[in-house]
Amino acid sequence: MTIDRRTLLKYSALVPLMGVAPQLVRAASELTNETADYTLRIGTGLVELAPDHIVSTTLYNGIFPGPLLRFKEGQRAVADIYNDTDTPELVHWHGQMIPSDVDGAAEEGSPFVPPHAMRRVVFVPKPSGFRFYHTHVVAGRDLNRGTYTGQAGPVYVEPKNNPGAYDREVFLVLKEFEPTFSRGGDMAMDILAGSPVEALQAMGRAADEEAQEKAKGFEVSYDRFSINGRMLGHGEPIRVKLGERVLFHVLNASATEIRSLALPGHTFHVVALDGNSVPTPANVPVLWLGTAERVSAIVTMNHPGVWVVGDLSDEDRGHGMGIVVEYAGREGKPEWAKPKPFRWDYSRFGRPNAAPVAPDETIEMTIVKHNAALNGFNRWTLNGEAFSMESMKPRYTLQQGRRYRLKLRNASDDIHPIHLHRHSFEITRISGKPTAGVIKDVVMLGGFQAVEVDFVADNPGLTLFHCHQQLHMDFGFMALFEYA
Ligand SMILES: [Cu+2]
Repeated sequence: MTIDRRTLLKYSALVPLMGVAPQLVRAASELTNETADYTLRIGTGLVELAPDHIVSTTLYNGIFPGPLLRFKEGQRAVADIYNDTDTPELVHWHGQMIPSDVDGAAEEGSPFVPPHAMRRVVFVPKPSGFRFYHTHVVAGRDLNRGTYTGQAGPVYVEPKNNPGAYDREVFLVLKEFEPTFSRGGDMAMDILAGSPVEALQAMGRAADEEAQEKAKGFEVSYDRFSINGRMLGHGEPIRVKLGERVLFHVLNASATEIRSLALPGHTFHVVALDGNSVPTPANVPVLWLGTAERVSAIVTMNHPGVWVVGDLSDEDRGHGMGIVVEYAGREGKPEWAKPKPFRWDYSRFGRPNAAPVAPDETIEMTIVKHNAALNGFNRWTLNGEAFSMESMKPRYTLQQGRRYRLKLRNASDDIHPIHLHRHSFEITRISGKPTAGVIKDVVMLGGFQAVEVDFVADNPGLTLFHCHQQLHMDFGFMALFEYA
């Protein structure tokens, strides 16, 4: 058994960020006799990735992934969040349209759950579909904080009417463990549809020339990879029957990585992205998911055998990123076959030949990477400005009811999984072409590419916009929206 020595360092390295008296918080919760519908306990625990690989990290209810929480759309829910750690925590309800004070982001004004205390949150879950919950604290250079830990779990908000054209559901949570800092390699450029924009490449070159540091900043790499907290070959296989239709709900719970998934001999029939039904369900051989993205896809089990459903990267799959699919009556060594190259294109799932609705206002943001500008970490700016955690000043003011277009231009070679809190957006232009009908809360913006997404300002309150790559959001890549 190996227990990460970083855990031992954890408590000495951190200083509580705020000093709310725990007894005051408890007193507030004792005023009501209502019992909670859900209880989450944040605390240190062990994840047995494999019998000889047990890691210690921060978990929800002592397990990874955290428990699947099923909510009913529109039905008020009470959740008690206990923080058994020595540092303040936040639980963010990713993809839900709920008030800022319960959304779980300090930048929006949600209170922390103080160390060794409980905070009750009450909200009406919506919209229906596959969402998730995760910590939203700043990790910075501490790889024992934030989404580098095991604080992630799936949420399913049951729709009022369930269409259910499948035999059963399987939730897959993709997650890496044992992070370390490394000097970055180049991001793969052949994942997403579309080609780089020359003007953005020129801006990227100019930023590189201006940078005092010529080398790129720190990236994070991982030793262990898992699906549902088990390395490939060490968990229970997904046991299926010939002809069965399995609805996979896949969540990329990585702090920093883009993931792929393929099942040899089978295709994924994508029915929803980020929990929202797509206008044109379509078959694809490979799923690509940026950090925090979800894909719901039906696989018809029509190719008997014992298979690996896993990441395309031999290295990541070799270190655990996969799970076995076993047909009834079949046995033997799980087989893997690399699929043909395939580029992920969100517009494939959009309304064909549909033009997006014109926005009331367009907000343009150009993203620049400043190599190793912050003591070896890359600094990220939006239109020349990095988000300040000190001032937390809102950057844009929204008028309720207006439709906004975010025109996002990436002058860096990284893929950015860009997330908007408390709202959903519609992808309106991607890889150079207009599209409509794909509703998401995270979109991958390719290296030196541009993407346009529209959202309606329909949920008043402070709203955070950020790259979901922990290392990017912690070092400048955030902006706060306020309502007028
Ligand atoms: Cu990013």
